[in-house]
Amino acid sequence: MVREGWQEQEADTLVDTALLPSLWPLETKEFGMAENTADFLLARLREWDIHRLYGYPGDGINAILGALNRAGSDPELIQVRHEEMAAFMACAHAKFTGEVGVCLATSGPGAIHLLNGLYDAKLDHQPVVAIVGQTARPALGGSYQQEVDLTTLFKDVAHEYVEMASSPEQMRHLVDRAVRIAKDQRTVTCLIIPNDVAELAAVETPPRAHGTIHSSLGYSPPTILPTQDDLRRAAETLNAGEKIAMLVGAGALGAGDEVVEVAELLGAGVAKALLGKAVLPDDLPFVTGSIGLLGTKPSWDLMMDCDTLLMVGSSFPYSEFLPEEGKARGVQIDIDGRMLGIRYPMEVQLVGDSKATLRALIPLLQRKGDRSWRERIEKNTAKWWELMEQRALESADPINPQRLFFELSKRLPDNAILSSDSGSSANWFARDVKVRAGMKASLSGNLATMGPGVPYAIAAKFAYPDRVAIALVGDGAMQMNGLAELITIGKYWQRWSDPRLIVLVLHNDDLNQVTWEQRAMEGDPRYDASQDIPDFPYARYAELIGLKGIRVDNPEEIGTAWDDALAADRPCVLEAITDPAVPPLPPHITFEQATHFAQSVLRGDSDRRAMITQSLKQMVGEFIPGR
Ligand SMILES: Cc1ncc(C[n+]2csc(CCOP(=O)(O)OP(=O)(O)O)c2C)c(N)n1
Ligand SMILES: [Mg+2]
Repeated sequence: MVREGWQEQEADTLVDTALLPSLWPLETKEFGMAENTADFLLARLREWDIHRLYGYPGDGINAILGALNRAGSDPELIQVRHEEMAAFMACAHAKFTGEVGVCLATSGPGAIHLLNGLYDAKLDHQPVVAIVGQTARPALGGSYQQEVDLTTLFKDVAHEYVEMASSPEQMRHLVDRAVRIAKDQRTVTCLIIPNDVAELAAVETPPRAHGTIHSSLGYSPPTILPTQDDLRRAAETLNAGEKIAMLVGAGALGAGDEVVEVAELLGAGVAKALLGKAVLPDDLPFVTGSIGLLGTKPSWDLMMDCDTLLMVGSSFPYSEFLPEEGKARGVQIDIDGRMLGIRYPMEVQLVGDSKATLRALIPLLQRKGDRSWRERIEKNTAKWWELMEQRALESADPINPQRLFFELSKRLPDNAILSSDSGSSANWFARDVKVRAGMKASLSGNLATMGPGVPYAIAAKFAYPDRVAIALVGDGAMQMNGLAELITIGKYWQRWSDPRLIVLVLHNDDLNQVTWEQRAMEGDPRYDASQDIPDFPYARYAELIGLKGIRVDNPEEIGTAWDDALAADRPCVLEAITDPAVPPLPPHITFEQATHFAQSVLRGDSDRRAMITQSLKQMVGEFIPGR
């Protein structure tokens, strides 16, 4: 029959449902009695030390939700506003704790909603298990309502392991493998569980018979070390160099002490890829800060002038910010051999755990007697921080966004956890925020998606309820999803022993990062139809839903605003009215970019006067002809 609308479809569904009981095995109807497969799924996750799931309900996972209800709070379900947020939170849980993050969504639309968050995890190499429902087995293949080919849908994002349960006997090994593979491969895995399978009586021990699987719990990560020969080759290269640059990424988190020791021995400067921001504190004089389009000038100089590059745990993508090919000898350390030698032609490529490999390398390194290279880096870096302060204190209309980050840096509480969204905030987060030892900081590094700022901070609060979480987010990202996720904060904040979660909103009525990309990369004027976003009262909205809201439009009040937000007895939205004309400039302006910039002005940019004034203010000393 031809279906004409929702009403009719609903009616159909009702008739179908009435027929269903005859298809269900008897034992599944004994609710609350024997454990069903969904209960066993949760029990097995618990045994894997997984105690929290981020998710959203739907009838494709009703059996699992029933089991969660019976399980009480272990594992607990954290209810989000949108499944993509559940995936972001699972990703952030993995990033901030090093444990596996888990998200749960219903079949069809719920499963589809997870995807962007799962890609964020996949691209940043985080262990995340996605559990999704599926149409009941008797209807599969029947173009049933909400029936989507989920195995195919998840085949890319969870390519290391995506499996659908078709019998209760599978549940034990499906969970064991999904978790173990996520950990071992540092990636996303996916379990698809038809609701009728989840309702069946659990089979904890499959029969001892041909065609069954008897799996086990547990995973201990190995310590991977390169051979002594390779370590020696690496040491020879590093010992021969006179001007050593180090670049550290997320893979070096936890190896900070070793990075410092190596940098001291080699007289090196250390640049940090975005995901490696928390590897080293920014108050070390030889840490040049971030690199790339969102990077610093001392990082640029470090890379351009070095004769040897040591890259540790980073897949930083932009080769043009690394030394020119042939100008420097390269040594790279990565735990994943697939990530070696793809950004710069490396002479020595070591597959190894960053901490253990650096530890093994240290005895082979000779301390460089000539410290002039190191002194130059330190001088450059100190000058850069002065420039950052100068830039932050430049006036703007009304608020120069850099000043918000500059003032925050001075006030960051110990052990704060920071998240940034994609947008201009990522520039200021990368360049202006000085992290200290003990802090954590992350964003969507490789996918660079909008949206993770607020959900990452929420996951940080669940993982560490006693620490302050701060999300740095654009107004576009707030309108995309952050506003809705404030409701989740409203629902849960009273559970957190320290209720402070601050969302800084850069209210510029603009999709600013892209506006500047249109100007600098394309030479196009701002395209108002795509770049203007509607005005919205972010702080007032926060108040409306029971959070604290602070709105600041006077640069002199920024410090007090941060103080108030940090002293609040509840989560707070700090809405700052910022000037979209302040350019999130790359560390140096190339000739081509300068030309494009001029073209965008000539072609009639709607904001040209302010943008020229601000750019000139910010560009002082930055133009490098010919580069
Ligand atoms: C999901 C997604 N859509 C689009 C983009 C492209 N993009 C990157 S930054 C940005 C603008 C962000 O605007 P806003 O959140 O207001 O921050 P601002 O740059 O204005 O501070 C856009 C559209 C993206 N990275 N991710
Ligand atoms: Mg904006």
